[in-house]
Amino acid sequence: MKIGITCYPTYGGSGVVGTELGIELAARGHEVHFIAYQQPIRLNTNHPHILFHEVTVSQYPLFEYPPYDLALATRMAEVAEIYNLDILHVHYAIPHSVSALLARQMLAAADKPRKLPFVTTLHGTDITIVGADPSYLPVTRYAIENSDGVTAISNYLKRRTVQEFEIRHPIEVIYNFVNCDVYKRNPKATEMRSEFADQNERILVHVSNFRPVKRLCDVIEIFDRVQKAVPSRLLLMGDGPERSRAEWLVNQKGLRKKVEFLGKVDRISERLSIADLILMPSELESFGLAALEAMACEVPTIATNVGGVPEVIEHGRTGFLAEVGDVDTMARCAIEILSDEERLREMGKTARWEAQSRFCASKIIPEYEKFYERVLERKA
Ligand code: GMT
Repeated sequence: MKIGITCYPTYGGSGVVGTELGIELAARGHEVHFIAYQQPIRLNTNHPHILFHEVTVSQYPLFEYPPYDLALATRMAEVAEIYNLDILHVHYAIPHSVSALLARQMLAAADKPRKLPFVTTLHGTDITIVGADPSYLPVTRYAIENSDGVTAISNYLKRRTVQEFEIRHPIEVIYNFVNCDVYKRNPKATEMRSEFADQNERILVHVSNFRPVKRLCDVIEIFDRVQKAVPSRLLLMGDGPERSRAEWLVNQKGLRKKVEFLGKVDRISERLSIADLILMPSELESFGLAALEAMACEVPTIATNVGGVPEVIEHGRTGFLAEVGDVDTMARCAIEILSDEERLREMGKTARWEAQSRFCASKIIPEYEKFYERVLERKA
C-alpha cells in the first residue's frame, strides 16, 4: 500500500506513534509518505520506502495566524496525486483530520477525480482537552464523523469520544505498540548505569513533554521521598512548559546532584533499558506510551489510576496505580518495590511479557493493515 501519514513532528506521544507506525509499515513493504511541517523527531531512518514531504506555510503580513491547516490540506492532495497514495492516516484529530477531509474533497472534485480515503487516530488530548474546548468541538466532531475510518488508542478514549462528542461513527480500538526488539533490557545495563548513578543507587526515570497534565512537580515530590529511603537518582527526559517550575523545586529541595534534566533524548530505549522504575503521575493519560516503552525494557511503572492507564498497567503485577496527586502512596509503592530486588526484577519481567504479548509491534501493526484494507474495500 502507499500510505500518507500526518502527525505532529514534535516531542509527544501521538507523533511518536505516527512515526513508529510509518517505520514499521515501511519495514513490512509499504511505501510511507510523511507529510508534516518538519521531519518527525523519531524519523531517523533512511529506509528507501519512507519519504518525507515538508509542509511550508507562507507568511503574509495579513496573517496573524498563518493557516497551517490549509497548507497541509494542499500538500496532502499534492502528495496523494503525485505519488498515487491509497490512503491517508492522520494522528491527532486537530487540525489533521480537517485538513485530510479538505484534501479528500479537493481530489474528488478535480478534473481527474481520485479517491483519497483517510483514517483518523485519536490520541487523547485532541479529545479530552483541546477537542472538548467549545471553539474546536464542532469542527473536530465533523471531521471525525466524516473520516473513512476512526481508531482510538484505548477503550477509555473510545468511550470518552462517544460520550462527549456524541459520535455515531464506529470507532475501533487499536492499542499503541512498542517494537520489542528495539525496546529491551540492555545486557550492558550495569556498565551504562555508571554514567548516571553509583553502583548502590537505583535509577528512576520520567519521560514526557513536561506539560501541566504530566504533573512534573509530583515526579519531583515522589522522588524526594524515595531518595530519603533508598539511594537513588532521577533522570528526566523531555522538555516543555513545566521545566522551570520543576527546576526550582529540585533546587529548593536540595536535589540538584541527584536529578538530571536530560532534555529531548533521541534514543529513549537506551536510557529506559538501564532504569529501575518509571514515574508517570499524570492528571490524565489516554494510554501512557512512555510506560509501555519502559515495560518492554523490564521497567515497572508507578502511575496514576486515570484514563486508559489501567488498560496498560496492572496494579501489583506490572506496576502500581494511585490517585492523582497522592505522592505519598506513589512514593511508598516505589520504596517498597525498590527495596526488594527479587520482586522488582520479577515485576520487570512480567511487564516485558505483557508488553510482548499484548502490545508488540508485530501484533498491532497487522491490526492497522487490516483496518486500512477494510476502509479501502468500503471505498472501492
Ligand atoms: O500526553 C501528551 O501530552 C501527548 C499526547 C499526544 O497526543 O501527543 O499523548 C497522547 O497520546 C499518546 C500516544 O497515543 C498517549 O500515550 C498519551 O496517553 C496521550 N496523552 C494524554 O492522554 C494526556
